[in-house]
Amino acid sequence: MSGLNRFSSVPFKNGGLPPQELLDDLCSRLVLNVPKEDQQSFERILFLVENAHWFYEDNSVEKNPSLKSFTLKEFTSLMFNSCDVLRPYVAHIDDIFKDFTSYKVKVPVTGAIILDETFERCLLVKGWKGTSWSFPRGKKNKDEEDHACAIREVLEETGFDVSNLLNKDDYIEEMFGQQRVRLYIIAGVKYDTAFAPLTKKEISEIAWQRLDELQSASDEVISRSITGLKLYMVAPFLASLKSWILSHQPPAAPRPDMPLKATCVWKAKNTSLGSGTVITESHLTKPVFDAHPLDMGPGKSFRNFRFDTAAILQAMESGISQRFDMT
Ligand code: M7G
Ligand code: MG
Repeated sequence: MSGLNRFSSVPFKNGGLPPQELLDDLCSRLVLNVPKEDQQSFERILFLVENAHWFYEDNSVEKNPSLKSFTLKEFTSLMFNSCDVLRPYVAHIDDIFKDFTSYKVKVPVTGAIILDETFERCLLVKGWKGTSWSFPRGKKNKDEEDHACAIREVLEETGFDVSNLLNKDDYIEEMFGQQRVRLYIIAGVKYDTAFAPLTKKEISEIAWQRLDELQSASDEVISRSITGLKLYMVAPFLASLKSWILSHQPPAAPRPDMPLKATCVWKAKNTSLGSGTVITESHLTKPVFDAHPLDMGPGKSFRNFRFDTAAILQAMESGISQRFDMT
């Protein structure tokens, strides 16, 4: 393995490139430490690359701030150029990436609408990079059941375990283009419950939002609440939620001592620099990807991709997988 000359085709400015050793470690871990079935389509491989990207940004850059931050596209290019088994496909990287982004928006999403004991408030989370608020939710993993995904995503994004509160039949479902979004209604959660995300740099804030403030004229995917909050995939659920609330009795009556405004229950300490944030878990232990092979769009021919086992064995022999501590 030689040095940075291998990146001559990568369009990055000089300086700040991760050391080859680190890239080799990420690559070998990517290639060698995942089940074979997860290496058999570029969609799945790109989910692995995305996970490696998060690991790089959240751990490597955090420990060594002189390392450059990359977009997922840049990082993907870096990985394809530095990973022996991926390098043959570098020429097709634009199509592979385009396929991945269009695939991602078709993966079904589940999550929860968490209501307080008075049914006056619901819990919303704010994304790390964007400025919009949404219900805690996320994409289904491969072979994961809808309710299991909702429990996992709510736990990852809020630290709250809804498994004993979730009723599999109590949900609201909407289609957004080709994406199905199912939100389970988890009603009667104590207002003073402690919430904090388990994943790094995914959620920047968690708040109880008043439902009467979320109503807006539009029920578009992206809307504004009457208080000016930017909402993502919230408004289309509000009419059905209102009907649900009207037909269910809240466990507690409104209390005069509770604030009439939204209340922040958790906030990252430093969202712009991404350091000093409450950090509790590495996402690399988390399984990724959903298996809904959708054979359409550009780059379809790459889906028959298989790893070159000889190259993998060679990489194993060179021992580069042994250097990385997975914990
Ligand atoms: P996702 O897992 O793609 O979406 O995360 P889902 O949970 O709704 O299925 C949504 C976005 O949050 C990503 O595109 C990233 O920008 C960010 N993000 C999510 N996670 C789990 C991480 C993470 O561990 N590290 C970083 N840096 N960003 C993340
Ligand atoms: Mg997710």
